[in-house]
Amino acid sequence: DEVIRKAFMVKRSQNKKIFTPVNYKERWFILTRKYLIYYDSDGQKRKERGRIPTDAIHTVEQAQLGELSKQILDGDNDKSPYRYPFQVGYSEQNSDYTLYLAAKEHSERLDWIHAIRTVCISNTRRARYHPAVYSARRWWCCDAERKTAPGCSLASL
Ligand code: 4IP
Ligand code: ZN
Repeated sequence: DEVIRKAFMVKRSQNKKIFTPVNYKERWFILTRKYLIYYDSDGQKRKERGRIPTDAIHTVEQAQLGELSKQILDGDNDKSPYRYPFQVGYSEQNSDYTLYLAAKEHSERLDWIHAIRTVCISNTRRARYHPAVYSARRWWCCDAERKTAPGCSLASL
């Protein structure tokens, strides 16, 4: 499958399991027509950490990650090279997940959003989404307490 985009970005843990930590890891991302895949590094010995089937994606939007600046990414908070978050929402086996990513440049973030949307052109994108994260039993964008609360913001066209 042809590589459409690739780059190092930081990802927030998706916490598919209930008791796993919330953390941020730098990963090597590759977008193909069929998958968004992340590896622990680039090069020959890279190990795959996860993949999202593009046909499962329903949301591709910018994001707000206030907590990102508080996490240690490269030692010094304000100097983190990954300052431009966005999100990829998808559903798999009746569960809904959001992968929060952060790019190094605003233009790079826009390019990724555009590329993923283009690959997902025939998917039904959801009309609403939450810009921020769900953590400590609330959505930090709108204070809704249920994880399944309908999105508080309108998705862009
Ligand atoms: C892990 O934390 C990593 O953040 C994983 O990301 C993440 O999986 C795990 O969450 C989380 O527990 P530790 O490295 O401290 O164990 P990565 O796969 O990039 O290493 P995701 O799903 O985000 O890939 P779970 O609950 O989803 O496994
Ligand atoms: Zn919200």
